[in-house]
Amino acid sequence: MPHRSQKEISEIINQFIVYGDFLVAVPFGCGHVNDTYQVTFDQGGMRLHYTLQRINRNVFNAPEKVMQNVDRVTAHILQKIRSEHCETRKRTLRLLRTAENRPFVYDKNGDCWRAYVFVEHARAYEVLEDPRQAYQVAEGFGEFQKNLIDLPGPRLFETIPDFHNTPKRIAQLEEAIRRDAKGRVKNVAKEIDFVMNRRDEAKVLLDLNAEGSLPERITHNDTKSNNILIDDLSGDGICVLDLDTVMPGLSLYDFGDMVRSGTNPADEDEVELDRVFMRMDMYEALVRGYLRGTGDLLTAAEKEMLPFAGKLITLEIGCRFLADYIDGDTYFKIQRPAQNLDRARNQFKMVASIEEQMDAMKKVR
Ligand code: GN1
Ligand code: MG
Repeated sequence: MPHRSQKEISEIINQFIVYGDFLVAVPFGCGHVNDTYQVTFDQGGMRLHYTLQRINRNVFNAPEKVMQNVDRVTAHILQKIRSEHCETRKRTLRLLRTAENRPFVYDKNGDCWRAYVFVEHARAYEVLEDPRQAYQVAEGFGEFQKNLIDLPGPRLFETIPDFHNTPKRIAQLEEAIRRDAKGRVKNVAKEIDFVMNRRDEAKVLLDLNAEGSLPERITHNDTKSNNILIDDLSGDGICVLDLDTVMPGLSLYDFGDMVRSGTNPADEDEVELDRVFMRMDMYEALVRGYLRGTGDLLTAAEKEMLPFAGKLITLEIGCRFLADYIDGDTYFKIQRPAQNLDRARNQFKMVASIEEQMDAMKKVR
């Protein structure tokens, strides 16, 4: 992340209404796209934390529309949470606002920033530890989807069009192969074959949507396990994060990405591929949690396609990592060379593991 001085950061966050004095900002979290800081303020001797984020302009070219979506979604969920009585308080991201009542500011470089109240005593897990956590993650994302079923107002803005259009993602991979901008295609013949052998399946969900079997819903679209906070004390999933891609989509996109990220016992960029596989007990917990969280929302066709969605979205994200490796790492942040290739191989190992266990996955109800 480009270095920002404490002074720059304090000037940015002080444009929001925050009581107290800026103490310090530190880089926070493991997102591959935006830059995130935890900021500490002193308020009358109390230390308060906020999350400050710079929206990645390469990825989101209409940041104000992103913020309009996030504002609508968080306000709606807040109202739902307030009307519920639950033991562990569910939470939603809460946006800070400027004196002009805007939930974002621009810096002198033209970058768009937003700030949230930091949720204490909870954390996000890169790798889920046990089926209970998997259940909580899936229930949380499921509930999130259910809460948005009656979001008033116009259709949400598509912050990244065709985000989960798998055939287009494969076409983008093919363009990257054709460009071969960094001469890397020669390193990845096996990986390219792996994708192309499965390309016929890429359009299955879109076809079912087009023929009316899978409904459009408001979905999160980035439901990896570290995009939900788990309460330190209760172990419950309490707050959904990373709302930039909340937009119209298919429920199966959300479930699929949970399978990709939530059943893998290793990190997304683990290179020791023996450690990478689909954990069946975690899959079962995801299904149970998701069915619980969504209540009576899902149709029979949606339920039927849950295992396939796990495979497809894992393949799709693998394609994106592979295309970015070939392009020279222009989209996903990397901390070491070839990390996007490692990520891609890891995803393809997950796809193969899902394929091996597909029959058993189909039996989980
Ligand atoms: C990105 O921002 P982050 O790290 O939560 C990406 C997702 C990928 C994910 C893979 C806007 O999510 O689509 O599935 O990396 N987000 C965007 O880890 O592209
Ligand atoms: Mg994230």
